[in-house]
Amino acid sequence: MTHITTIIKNRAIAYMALFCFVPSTHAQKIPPANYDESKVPHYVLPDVLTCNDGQRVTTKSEWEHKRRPEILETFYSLEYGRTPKEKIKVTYTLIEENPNALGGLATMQQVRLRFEGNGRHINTLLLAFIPNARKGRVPVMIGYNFKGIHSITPDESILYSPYFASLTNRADPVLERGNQTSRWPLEMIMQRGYALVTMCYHDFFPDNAKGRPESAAALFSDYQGNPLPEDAWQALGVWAWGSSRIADWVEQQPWADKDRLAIMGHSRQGKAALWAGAQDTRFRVVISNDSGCGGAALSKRVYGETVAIITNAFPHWFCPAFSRFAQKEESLPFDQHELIALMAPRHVYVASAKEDNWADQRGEFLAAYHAGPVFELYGLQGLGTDKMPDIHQPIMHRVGYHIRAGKHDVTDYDWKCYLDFCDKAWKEK
Ligand code: GTR
Repeated sequence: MTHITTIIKNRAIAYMALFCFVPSTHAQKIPPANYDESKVPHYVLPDVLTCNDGQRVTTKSEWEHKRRPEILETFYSLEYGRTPKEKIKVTYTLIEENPNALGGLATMQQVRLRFEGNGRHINTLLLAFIPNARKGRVPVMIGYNFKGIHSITPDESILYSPYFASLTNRADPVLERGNQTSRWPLEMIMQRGYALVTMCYHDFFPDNAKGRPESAAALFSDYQGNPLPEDAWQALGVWAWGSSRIADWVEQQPWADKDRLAIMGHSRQGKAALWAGAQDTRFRVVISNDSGCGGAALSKRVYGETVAIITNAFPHWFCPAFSRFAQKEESLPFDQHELIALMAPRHVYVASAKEDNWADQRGEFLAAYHAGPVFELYGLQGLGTDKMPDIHQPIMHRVGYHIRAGKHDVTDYDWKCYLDFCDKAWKEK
């Protein structure tokens, strides 16, 4: 084990040393996104079952004890940064409960989660809908919202998430109640017998380049400001960590079935959901909706959004080491199929939208496909085909995939597929 750790560390150090002498592309001109399939470069994906030392994985035990930890280490050191292990003090306060929400379909709870550490604190606000028609404990969908808990339903009693509460202009359109309802079909979710737990993603890390000192990262005793270490965790890492903290709360609720937890994220939150699921095996189903670059899409295809584009536009999402691969995707020693493979043998679902070329739909599909060998090691079926299905033809094995009509968004169609996939997953154990 020590030997393996040394190899992994040496690799990471070698990559970092290599890139120390390479100027960041941020100062250079960033090529625009390519949307021409014929211009996708020839690329070779790292084999998910071949260890860094060349050993070929043939057993579950080799996967779990050797290859899986080394892939995880690669993502810690080169893409999302290192999640600290320290436990942060948390206090839960029920702010409001309405047993008759959504016309009687659900019980609604608003709960403050206050995190303290390193002489600071942050307050986050969670919103839960629990189906009233339940018999016993229910499965739970956990997912961040982008625009505040007030945005997912017009209910006047819902508070503004902390990030938005400070806005003084009450006429700001972002404060309009229910401005994201189309992405959160609460009635459907309740009628299917699932609880929904959501929080605004800004609560854990305000999504801007100056957000880090205000984020949960600053609560840890080893918090470091600039210059950031190459493997410093940033927003995606903190959002993933935050999902696990939401799961901690969910697990304690008398109505929640902790063996049936699913996480769903859209776009940048699809990236964070995959990263959360890779690290926290309590998420039995992991769902990535239109997550694109740095999420489900293969970086080496250099189609749509690229490493250069994303790390330039969002310098606060990934660890600094990732930006060293800008315009050098061919030298990435990993790719996103390996992230998806980390869910095995649990269930993972990737979804694309027909008009969402920015997220590289084919790259999302192929990453899900190339994760397959790890599921097969468990005697389970991955996607089972390298032929991309037509729109609205979902594939639902241990790995699921669909592409739907329309643009970058979350729709009722997506939710219906996710709930079907979860229903199927709980039966499979
Ligand atoms: C875009 C970004 C994508 C995706 C998206 C979103 O601007 O380039 O990677 O994350 O935002 O989160 O909506």
